Amino acid sequence: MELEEKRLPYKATYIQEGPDKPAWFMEKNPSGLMPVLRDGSEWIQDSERIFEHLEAKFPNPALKTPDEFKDVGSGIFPRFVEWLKSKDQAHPAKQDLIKELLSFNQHLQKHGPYIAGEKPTDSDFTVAPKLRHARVALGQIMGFAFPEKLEALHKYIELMEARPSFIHTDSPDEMIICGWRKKFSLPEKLDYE
Ligand SMILES: N[C@@H](CCC(=O)N[C@@H](CS)C(=O)NCC(=O)O)C(=O)O
Repeated sequence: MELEEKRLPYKATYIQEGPDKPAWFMEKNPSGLMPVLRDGSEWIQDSERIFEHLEAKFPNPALKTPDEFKDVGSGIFPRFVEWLKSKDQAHPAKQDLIKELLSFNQHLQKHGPYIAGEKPTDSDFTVAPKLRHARVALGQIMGFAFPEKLEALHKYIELMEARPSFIHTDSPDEMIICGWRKKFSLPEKLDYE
């Protein structure tokens, strides 16, 4: 999303998670972790380092989130993964996730519409795709919907998902669901009734 927001041309190459990554990729990135950015002869691994590289080299528009807001929303993704992995509709991680969503909603009410105010910044480009994964995967597999009363959260999702940078880097619902089912050997839906 940051490449798109900075209007930098790029070519995306998708690599399947797991043990069968191509040799040319493993040669340059022995840990096998993604995302990776190749800029000329430089290979940069880790999303935070990639962002720092882009911000230093292409400072306009500036997308750095002020330090005080940097970690807002960062608890959502781990709670979502914990809950999904548990394969248990009533797992305590569900309540922990709801708490994280509530606190994110409260933050947006106070400081929004974006994490750092009027303009989206780096943290938004990290959190918004993760919210989409949580919403789509939990909706299908756990039958869970983000509580409707979290209006600032829903507005945030609407705003972020309408951005061309989001649309151009998004994946279809089926791909998101299939990816998570494969990762945790999940059924199509849990038997929660
Ligand atoms: N903090 C790192 C996380 C990197 C990471 O854990 N990447 C996972 C995917 S989200 C990965 O590449 N896994 C490779 C695999 O499972 O084969 C970042 O943001 O770049």
